[in-house]
Amino acid sequence: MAAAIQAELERQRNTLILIASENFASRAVMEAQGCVMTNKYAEGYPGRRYYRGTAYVDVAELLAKERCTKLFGAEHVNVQPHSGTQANMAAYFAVLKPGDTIMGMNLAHGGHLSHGSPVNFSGKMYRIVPYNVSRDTEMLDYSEMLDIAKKNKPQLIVVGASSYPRIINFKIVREIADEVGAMVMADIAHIAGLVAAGAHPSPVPYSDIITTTTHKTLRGPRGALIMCRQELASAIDRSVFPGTQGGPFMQAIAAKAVAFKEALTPEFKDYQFQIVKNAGALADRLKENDFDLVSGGTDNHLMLVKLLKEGITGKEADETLERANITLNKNMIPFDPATPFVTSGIRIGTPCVTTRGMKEKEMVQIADLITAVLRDIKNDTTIKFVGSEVRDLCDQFQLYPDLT
Ligand code: DSN
Repeated sequence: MAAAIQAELERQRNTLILIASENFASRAVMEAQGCVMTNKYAEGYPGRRYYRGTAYVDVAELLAKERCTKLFGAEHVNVQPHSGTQANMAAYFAVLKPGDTIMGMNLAHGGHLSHGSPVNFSGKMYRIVPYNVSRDTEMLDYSEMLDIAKKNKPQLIVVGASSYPRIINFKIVREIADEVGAMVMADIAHIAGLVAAGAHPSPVPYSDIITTTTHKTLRGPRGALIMCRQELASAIDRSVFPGTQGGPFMQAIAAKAVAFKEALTPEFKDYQFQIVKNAGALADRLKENDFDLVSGGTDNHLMLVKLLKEGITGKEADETLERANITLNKNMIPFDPATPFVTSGIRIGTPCVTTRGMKEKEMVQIADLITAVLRDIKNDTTIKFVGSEVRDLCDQFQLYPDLT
């Protein structure tokens, strides 16, 4: 096991990781995740636990809640959800009954499994009405959303995405929901760091519930949280525990508290804006190199490259790029003719490379390295050459230099 962990550290150090949902947590966050709080059972909430000996884990949870409330300006926060999908499940259970109608973004257009995919609990328990991006602009079509909402009268509109490169207009979604008497749940897992820093508009004033993971742009430990309006606080808390979870992961909650403190600093704000600038620079260079991007570009931390014109699949692209030490993922593009296992696109995100300290100049270089591989996908010499250029670039931006 020690050898596998060491090898994973070397893999993270020596590859360019462009998976939009990944990041490198700070040493402090990782230390908190590995701390003695992992040993403690603490069902319940601070001051109201079902076990004794919880004085110090209570400190951790209260700090996490207080810092998160300050970071996002939310009325109520629950920091116990183990993962994004569990946070979404707890949120649905708090406000819906089985069979109720959820309107969520189509997974094939950028949504998430837990927003109503038929293979997920959400698609099995609720009546799902998906909304899409427009065929012309490949951006959310708010007037179509309104039509769908009027026709289907959802109890809940879920807004948020795992592969959507544009700003989401939470205010318009609130207006649509108000027209049909629906609640709004924003799942900001991908953009939470951007929202915390003001690099993406906040859904807080416009949403009844907000869920997010903590390990993506937010750069915290693997985990999640739920924010909501005060009147939903006890329904959300009961839905997390005892509704859908048992003992909270106190070591993860401690690490969330550390991450929120980091996210409250001016450096974190600069970092989030740099993620967005880097994505813009990478997207611009890929376009100069004649690639088509979904929606023509990006406003956030990610972009989707369409590979239909190139006649290569997302699967071929991500497999070949991995051989050149570039790790990203194949991804469905809107109206994709291919299956989810093959796909016609790739998703590229800049959080990890920005954490390493790379800026616009390196993004241009990365775009050119990706281009070199994709334009010569069968050529082992090119793949090897790009692989060694990537190693050089990684050496200039060291990751966890004092970890051995
Ligand atoms: N698996 C995540 C992503 O890559 O976007 C979503 O949960």
